[in-house]
Amino acid sequence: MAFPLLALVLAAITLVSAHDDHDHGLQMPLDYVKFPYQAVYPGDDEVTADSIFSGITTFARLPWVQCLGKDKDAAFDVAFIGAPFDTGTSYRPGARFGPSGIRAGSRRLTLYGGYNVPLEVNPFLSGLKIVDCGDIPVTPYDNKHAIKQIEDGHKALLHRQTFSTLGNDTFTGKALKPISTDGKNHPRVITLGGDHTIVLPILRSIYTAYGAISVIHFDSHLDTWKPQVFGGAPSDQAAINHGTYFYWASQEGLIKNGSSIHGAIRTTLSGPADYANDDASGFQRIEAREIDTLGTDGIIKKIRETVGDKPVYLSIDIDSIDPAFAPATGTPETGGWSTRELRTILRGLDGLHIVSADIVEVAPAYDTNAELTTMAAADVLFEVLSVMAKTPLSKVVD
Ligand SMILES: [Mn+2]
Repeated sequence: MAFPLLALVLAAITLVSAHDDHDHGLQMPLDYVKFPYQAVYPGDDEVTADSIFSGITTFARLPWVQCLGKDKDAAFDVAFIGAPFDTGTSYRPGARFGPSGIRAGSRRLTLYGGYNVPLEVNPFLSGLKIVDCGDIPVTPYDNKHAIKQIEDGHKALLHRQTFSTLGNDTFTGKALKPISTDGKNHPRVITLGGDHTIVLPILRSIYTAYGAISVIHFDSHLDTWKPQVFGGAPSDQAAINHGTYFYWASQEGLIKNGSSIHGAIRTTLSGPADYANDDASGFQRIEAREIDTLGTDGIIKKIRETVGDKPVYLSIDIDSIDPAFAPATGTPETGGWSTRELRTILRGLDGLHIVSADIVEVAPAYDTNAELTTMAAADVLFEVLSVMAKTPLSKVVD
């Protein structure tokens, strides 16, 4: 009995070494990296190695593609990208850790597969190629340089080839055309901030594909302040910060005047002139407290009437949510919306042409041990991604 057993062992050793000699380059570490990214749990016979609490963390366990590095030719339809910049903030710093925090808060998004019940879509199985591109390299030593890095990084992704073609309209059978001003079909970029300053370079990037854009902006603050009012502008660089970037975007003609809107506003002001200045920057306003009178339905209606069917850029400051639900942020304001209310309002944007989006001002160091804020940020983006997956960036041309 002993001899055949030894032979068997020797045969096994031979097989292993043959595998090492010839297939080493193809070997996956521990054989647990399985793409597509979709978690195999539940129902698979291997549940731990690919479970939501192990492995390297990307947004919603999406595949990591080095879009700004060795994979610079990779095509995709939606890219998540971090912009770890927080040297434009006025109160609590720490949003440079936002991208990694939001990724940690997103780990459980695909536990049950990712089907969005109210929107009746699974964005992860919608046929779109959705990837996590990691972070744009951003210097913490020079804001001017960092802002340029963010613009260049965003632009590099926005002008990448899309993985999916637009195809034909389901009802008419006619070919769909892109809604961009340059006539090309662009992928969508979802940026993980970073403090809100990052939206100035992002809008500069968006302009190159869509021209002046309608903005839906959820925030407790206006962020259209003149530099002399917000920060005092002791230098040109200090004049660009997380309270003034929309002022500059408006000055540069990046925002479509009259079809842009803020939601969840509740900040104190330097005086009523701040609202006059905000009007001049092209924004309508929905105050946070209006949820008590208009309800979520009324707020959704007001937003949709403002932006119409125009291409939209969506910017979400986590401080639009009440600090009871999302405490980990740079400039918290009480009296905000609940996570549930913001998610309902975002689902109400179903059908709009959201060309790209961000979530900003997540500063994980101030979070609870239960990761309330990073979880809220991730879940909010799940709604945004679901809305995007349902509506291609296209129009029917007769
Ligand atoms: Mn803001």
